[in-house]
Amino acid sequence: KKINLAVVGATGMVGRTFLKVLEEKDLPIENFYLFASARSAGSKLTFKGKEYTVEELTETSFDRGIDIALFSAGGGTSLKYAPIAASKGCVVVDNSSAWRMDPEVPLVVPEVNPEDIKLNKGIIANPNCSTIQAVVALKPLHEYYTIKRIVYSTYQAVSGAGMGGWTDLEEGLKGNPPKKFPHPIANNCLPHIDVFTENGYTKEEIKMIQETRKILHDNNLRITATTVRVPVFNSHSESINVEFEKPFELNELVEVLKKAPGVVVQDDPANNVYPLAANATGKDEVFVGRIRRDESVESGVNLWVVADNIRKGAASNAVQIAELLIKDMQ
Ligand code: A2P
Ligand code: 11C
Repeated sequence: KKINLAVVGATGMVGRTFLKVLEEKDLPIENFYLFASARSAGSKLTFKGKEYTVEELTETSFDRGIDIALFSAGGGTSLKYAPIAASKGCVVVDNSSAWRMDPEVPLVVPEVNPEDIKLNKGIIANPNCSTIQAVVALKPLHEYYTIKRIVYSTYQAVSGAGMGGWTDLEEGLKGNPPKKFPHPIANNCLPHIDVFTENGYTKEEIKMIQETRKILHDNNLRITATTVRVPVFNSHSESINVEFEKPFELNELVEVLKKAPGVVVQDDPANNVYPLAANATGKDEVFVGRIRRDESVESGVNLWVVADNIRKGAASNAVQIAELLIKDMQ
């Protein structure tokens, strides 16, 4: 069966990558629709050699038998339009944070909890980029050794903040002031991603904590996080400290990671081999290295985890979900 597919937010950073990732795949697409705001309605985008006109997203956009819609147009747009799309029989794969913690909405990373897709009632949420790459690496370790506590420290690229973030770094390197971030990002590190909440944590930090628990189906996991924006254009890097309930052998743990779906181990310090943002960009895998025992606790490990935040952290993860939905529709 051929399906009708829509991309909402097609002109954005993630939207354009949806098109690129979809072009690389061979999905059975019958009709293809592109939506954005009124600002870019009428502009043209090329998909598989054919030109498509971007349409303004409205309440009637889904009145034409769209089977699947990939949304990345901000939380406000998703909050309003995802239920409208779902009510018309469309399944929405939503990249915003609007629906992630809704108990009725599955939050899915295909390598980790693909079975949750079946629970959808028309909306499936794509997790935050920094959460996706972390759980791809952590899921197999949780299965083998039972995670007790996680400490996340992130080094996040400006592309995570959309076109505006990218421009701030580009312009900042030329000496121009920032527009998106509250401080210059060039030659700087900002311990501030998304907004601050009452307890002193940022929303990005809270997302990492809550989404990890939801995806790993373990609400009691002890997790803390510090998320930092760094002057890197693309790909997020993360230091992840994990404490386990069970003991482990380091070489066995490395083998578990090597066999894990979506993970590539790059760990040869003697030859300066470890995951790098510059190498992860353009790839869909999650790269793991600097794997070493945390000698300050009974059973713990430190990892360096890097992935393309726009591909695996957003567009590719959503397209993988769409692929599983399509398989189910056949
Ligand atoms: P537009 O180009 O018309 O502004 P980014 O996060 O990279 O800035 O991208 C945001 C994406 O979301 C863009 O495609 C943008 O379209 C789209 N968008 C923003 N607001 C709306 C809206 N109200 N309705 C539909 N699309 C929107
Ligand atoms: C960043 N992680 O790097 C954020 C972007 O909840 O989807 C993604 C925000 C989200 O700024």
